[in-house]
Amino acid sequence: MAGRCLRVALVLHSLALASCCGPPPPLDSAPPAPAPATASPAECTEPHIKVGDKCYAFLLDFARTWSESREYCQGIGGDLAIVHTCDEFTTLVRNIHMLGQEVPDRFSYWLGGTDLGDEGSWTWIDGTPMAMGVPFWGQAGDTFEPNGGDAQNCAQIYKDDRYFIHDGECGKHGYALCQEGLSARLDNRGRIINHRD
Ligand SMILES: [Ca+2]
Repeated sequence: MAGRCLRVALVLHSLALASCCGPPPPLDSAPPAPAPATASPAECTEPHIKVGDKCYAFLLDFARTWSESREYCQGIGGDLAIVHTCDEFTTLVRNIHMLGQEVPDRFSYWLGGTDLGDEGSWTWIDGTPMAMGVPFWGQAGDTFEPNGGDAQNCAQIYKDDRYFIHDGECGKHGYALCQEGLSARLDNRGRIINHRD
């Protein structure tokens, strides 16, 4: 029964994504397609590449903690990526497949979202609230994400759940998914940064 419920939930999850943003991303087993014309490095600063109307860097060379990933992204002119809309999310996940940027192991990509500042209140690092539920967040078994409570406070797109968002332990390693030009309002503890000129 649990297996059937899970299958139904997964179908509903995919349908929700499809109804919001078009077809769901391909399954992990799908062969990567050739790089599309949307890859326009000339419009972005390396190692960022153009995806949709934004510049992202998929840093698969080295796995880092969430804070280390932020610092690395900041060092190349941005911060961990944020996803405000369903279209952005779909475009990003599709291009992970299409550009051959699949994570090669069981790590995930870190995103710039956290509930470190206020447990259970998920916020993008630009200070905006993260949308909850489908189509952004995934599932672990019969449980909907985020489900890690105090132990898991950093957002990642989880390869084994078709790159839907999961909460993860900030101190564990993952790959940085950077977005060029982001100006963060949250520090590495999830607190609002006081900018003073
Ligand atoms: Ca948490």
